Amino acid sequence: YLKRDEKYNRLTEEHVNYFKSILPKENVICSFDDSEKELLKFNVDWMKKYRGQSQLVLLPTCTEEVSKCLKYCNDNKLAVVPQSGNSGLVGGSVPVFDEIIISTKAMNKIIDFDDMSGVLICNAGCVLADLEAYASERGFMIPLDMGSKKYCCIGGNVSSNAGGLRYLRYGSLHSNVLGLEVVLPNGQIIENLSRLRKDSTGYDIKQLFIGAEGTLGIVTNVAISTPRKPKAINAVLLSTNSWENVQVIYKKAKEELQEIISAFEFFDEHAYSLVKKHMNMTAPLKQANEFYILIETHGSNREHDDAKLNAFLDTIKKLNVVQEGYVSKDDKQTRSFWVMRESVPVACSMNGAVFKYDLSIPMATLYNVAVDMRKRLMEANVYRPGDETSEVFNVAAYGHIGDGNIHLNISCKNYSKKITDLIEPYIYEWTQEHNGVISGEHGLGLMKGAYLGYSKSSVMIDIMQNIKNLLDPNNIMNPYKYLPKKMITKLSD
Ligand code: 2HG
Ligand code: ZN
Repeated sequence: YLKRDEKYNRLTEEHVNYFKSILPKENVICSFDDSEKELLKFNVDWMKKYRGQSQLVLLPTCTEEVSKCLKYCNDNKLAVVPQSGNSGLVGGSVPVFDEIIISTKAMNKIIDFDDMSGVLICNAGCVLADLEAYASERGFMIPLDMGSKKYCCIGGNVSSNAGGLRYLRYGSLHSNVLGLEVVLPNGQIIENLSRLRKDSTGYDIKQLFIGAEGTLGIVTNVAISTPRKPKAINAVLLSTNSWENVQVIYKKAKEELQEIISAFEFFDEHAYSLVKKHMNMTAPLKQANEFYILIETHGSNREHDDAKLNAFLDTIKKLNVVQEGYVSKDDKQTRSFWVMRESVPVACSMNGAVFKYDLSIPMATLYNVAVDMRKRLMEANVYRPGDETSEVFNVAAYGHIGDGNIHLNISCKNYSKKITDLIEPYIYEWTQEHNGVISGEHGLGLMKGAYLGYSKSSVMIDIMQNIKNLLDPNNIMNPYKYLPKKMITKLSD
């Protein structure tokens, strides 16, 4: 339903020549120079669900170059899509039409690290796994971790307000990001690379850019607070046969592991069946069950942590809520538990197309969305478990229980309007009716922008729009997404 907005100018040789005059030659990739093949990897997302037709990728090497690029785009009404690791799941980092891609990939230096406060300052294009390795060598850790860490970059993490696997313990980027440097569309630079944990001097402007998905400006540098690396890590893999049991185990884990719990993740039998099939991963689990849980602890005293963990395991054993349970023997096995959990999204994508939903829903009804969605797809006769000709192969549910965040992955042969219409807006209506929001950690992007009304009131959307108009009056930043002209909304204020 989207049409290119003709208020944006189309790219000319003159524009390209300007960019070539301010950036290193190899950092301007343009179709005018027969670079289509190279452009493709910037135009398509990793799921191959979204594809734009940008003719130009710019890779500035410093903040000043980003500023010059944006100012020129703004003055010349050229639409822009900021891009980081391009590992997003909602089509937020690829163009819709011919927007110019400004990638922060060439800005990947660590600027400063303070081993007293643990504050790390780095360029937006630093890869998350590289930051983790850097912090780890110094006895610290990045408070954010996720399966895509080898590809995603910190600027994209910040811009999409990514959550990840240890949010339960270390909290959100809204609390861990202490400062940001951001370039506004008019080229102005907000230099707010604060190292301070506390600041009560008025509006906290940097928060606007955390989760703005590049609609207000481009994050160029990040100051992030890093906690100490744990001295003792434990991991437990459990299986259980009901959602009620999952909740009992969660409550007990929070009660008995309190300050040392660092993750409480789950995947269901549908997710596990794909991990088994495509990744050939089962060990140490022996039997199939309804739900699998990965619990991890981070602490500073092994004896203390082991004693706590054993007491917790005794409790859940007595409650008879677990069928299989394994405590990791060493770091290698801990890693293997995590690899199993982190492989779920990859396994779900192996069949062809996958529709991904990232819902934040109060815990008691969190899993019902998967149950109801399966019922709906079965009633429509597109999902027939066990039937090879079924259009939908699998509906897997997994995610971050402790954060009330479920991922529903619906694996199909192809992306089709028929399946999309069966799922959406049903899934967003369901979420709203159950007091949830339509994205917990992946963002809105092209996928969910039009459905924002299911999670934000019209008063809030108006405020968002006013902020957008203030910072990006020409609407050059990541257009067509996030706050699109056409909204599908059920909320009435
Ligand atoms: C995860 O928790 C990620 O593994 C990816 O957020 C979820 O691909 C997905 O749906
Ligand atoms: Zn997740």
